[in-house]
Amino acid sequence: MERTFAMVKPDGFSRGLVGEVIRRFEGKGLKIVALELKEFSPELAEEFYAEHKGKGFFSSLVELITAGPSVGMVLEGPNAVKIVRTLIGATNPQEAQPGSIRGDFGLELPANIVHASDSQDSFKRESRIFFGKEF
Ligand code: FUP
Repeated sequence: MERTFAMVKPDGFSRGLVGEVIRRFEGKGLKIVALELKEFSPELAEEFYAEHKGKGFFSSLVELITAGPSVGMVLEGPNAVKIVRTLIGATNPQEAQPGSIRGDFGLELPANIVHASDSQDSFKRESRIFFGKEF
C-alpha cells in the first residue's frame, strides 16, 4: 500500500481547520499511520523547503511555516500521493478548484492551508524531516 506525507500548516491550524482536513482524508478512505503536532524552527523550515531557497517567496514561506504549530501525518492507501494531491488542490488557492481543500478554504498565497508530498521521494524526505525517522 502506498504512503504519503501531508501537513496542516500554521495558517490552517490557526483557523481551526485541522479536523476538517483530517475528515477529508479519512472520509476518502485513507488510513492515518502517524500524526504529530510540531513547531518548525527556521532551520527546519529551510531544510523542508530547500528546493525553494533563492526564490522570491522563500522568506514569506519560511515566515508562514514558523508562525505556529503544524500538524503532520503519514497517510496510507492505494495511489496515496496522487489521491492526496487531488484532495488538496492546486498550489495557488485562487486557482484551486472548489471542492478541494485549498479551493474551499484558501484565499491567497503563501497561505494555502496544507502541504502534501508530490512523489515517493518527497514523501521519504519530508516524513523523515518532520518525524525524525524513516517511514
Ligand atoms: P505545493 O507542492 O503545492 O505545496 O507547491 P510548491 O512546492 O511549489 O510550493 C510550496 C509552497 O510555497 C506553497 F505551498 C506556497 C509557497 N509558494 C508561494 O508562496 N508562492 C509561489 O509562487 C509558489 C509557492
